[in-house]
Amino acid sequence: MLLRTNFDEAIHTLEEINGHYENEGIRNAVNLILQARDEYELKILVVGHFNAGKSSLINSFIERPEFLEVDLGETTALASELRYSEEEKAFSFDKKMKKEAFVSGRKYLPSEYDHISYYLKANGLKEIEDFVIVDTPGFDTAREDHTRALASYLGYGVGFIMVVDVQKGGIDSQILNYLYEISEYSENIVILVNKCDKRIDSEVAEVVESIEFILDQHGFDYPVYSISKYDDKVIEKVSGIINGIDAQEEYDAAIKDIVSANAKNILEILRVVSENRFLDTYEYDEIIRIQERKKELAKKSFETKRREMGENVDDDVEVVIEKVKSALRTRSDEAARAIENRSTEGLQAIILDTIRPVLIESVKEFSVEKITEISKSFQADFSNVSKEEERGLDEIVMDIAAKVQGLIQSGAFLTDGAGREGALEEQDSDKKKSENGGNAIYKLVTAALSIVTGGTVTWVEAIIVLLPEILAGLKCLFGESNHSKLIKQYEEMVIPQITNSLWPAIKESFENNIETMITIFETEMGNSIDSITQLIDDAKSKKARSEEEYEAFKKMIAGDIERIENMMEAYND
Ligand SMILES: Nc1nc2c(ncn2[C@@H]2O[C@H](COP(=O)(O)OP(=O)(O)OP(=O)(O)O)[C@@H](O)[C@H]2O)c(=O)[nH]1
Ligand SMILES: [Mg+2]
Repeated sequence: MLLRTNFDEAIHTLEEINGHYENEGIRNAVNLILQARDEYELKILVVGHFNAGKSSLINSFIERPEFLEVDLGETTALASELRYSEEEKAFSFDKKMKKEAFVSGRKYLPSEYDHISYYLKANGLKEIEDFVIVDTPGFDTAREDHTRALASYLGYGVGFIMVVDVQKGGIDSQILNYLYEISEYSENIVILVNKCDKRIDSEVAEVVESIEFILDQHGFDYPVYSISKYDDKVIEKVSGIINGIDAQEEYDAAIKDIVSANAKNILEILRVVSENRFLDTYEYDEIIRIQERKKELAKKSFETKRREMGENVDDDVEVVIEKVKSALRTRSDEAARAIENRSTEGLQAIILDTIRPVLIESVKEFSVEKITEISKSFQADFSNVSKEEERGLDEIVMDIAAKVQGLIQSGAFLTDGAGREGALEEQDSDKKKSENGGNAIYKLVTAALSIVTGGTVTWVEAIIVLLPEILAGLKCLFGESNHSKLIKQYEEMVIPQITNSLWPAIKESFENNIETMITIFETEMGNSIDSITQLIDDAKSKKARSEEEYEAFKKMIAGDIERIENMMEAYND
């Protein structure tokens, strides 16, 4: 029995390598090897001129004189494979190698069929269990399809039995040509001189000798035997010839060829696959590049903004002062009456009531204006970024500005009249949080604006502290009954003093306010820069992963190539 496991180590390696890749070429190559390992058969081809007695000889060998068709002229048209089996069966194979159950008595034409395969319980076949004996059509040229059928078998014969009719007296040029051809495929060739019952022994010996002579002339040292289908030693002779072939050696040689040919194919495929696998991190590199630039831009632009914005609030303060002046003037009459009544508290109340709404309104306007200014200035910085930065910093800036302006205009920062900072913080409760999105902007805006609107703010203190002094300066006026003169004095002396004392407080408030607005931007931009950083980190880790994967793949394929190369090297030794 053939041992079919001698190449299992190599085959296992190739199967393992196949598992590394989704590649049809590799898969097919491995399947070819597996199929060969499990199904490869050692075929002994019985060849020769038509009518030489090939089929007759095989019939004798299987002890069934009428099994294969035998006749004068060209008889066998399809190759017949015969192998030993306890259980008898037969199949036909068509030109596409489609297997069907063999139907006895049916005509199988060589134009449609490739061969017939028999499994027979015959003593002769049992003697040569590792081999398949194949009856072939005679190789004469007269019938082309016969010749073709024979030719297609050539490469599969591990051994050839050349049957020669003793009556022909020797071998002709056609047989010689054929010997040249099959000698390319196999070393296992014998000549069987047949129908020896038709000649006396000395004549047979002469024919054998003449054949040996010609073979020798052509450099062939194939053995020549004589036989006849009537020979009672047919089984012994034929099985002796066939068993002279080392089946295991032939099988191993054939499988080795198939394994190394397919391993070579796999190697080629792996080299191509390896060459065509590139590391492509362009996508990640782009994300990293764009986002890094954005981050840099935001940082730089922010630094300059902080410097620029704090300058020149004087004009803004002047506008507010003018508003305060004219507001106070509208209540000069009332104020003068308070003075006449010597009611310092009354006068203070009138002044505070007048100034308070003006300041609140002005600060609101100022803040909205500054936010717009800051965001416009940021946008100008970001507007020259190229298209790839869509949904970029300019949009982030606009978002922040809109949020802050919305909060200011909704008056979210205005709390109860007292508006103390502490109270504001306490009010920043769950309710406020949900109303205002619970974000940091709300806290910052209310803190910024409470400087001007709250009860403890500097400008209020300024007035409360200064008022007695102002009034002291007006002492001479008290008691004067001239009401209109008092109004004039109030407008010309008191109001300017009030506004003069307010000036630095308002200026300081505005500067603080700008500082706070920029801080709001800084905080919010910081958040969006954090998300940019997140994007960059993400892209970086994805890039690293794809680099790792690439390296791992390259390492694996290099390892696989090396394994196959080592395998091939071992085979070539
Ligand atoms: N006397 C005698 N006749 C034989 C012997 N072998 C074959 N014959 C006869 O020779 C003729 C041809 O035999 P086949 O077995 O059909 O020859 P073949 O080589 O198979 O011929 P093709 O199939 O046409 O290639 C038949 O009439 C056989 O009976 C033999 O050993 N002695
Ligand atoms: Mg025949």
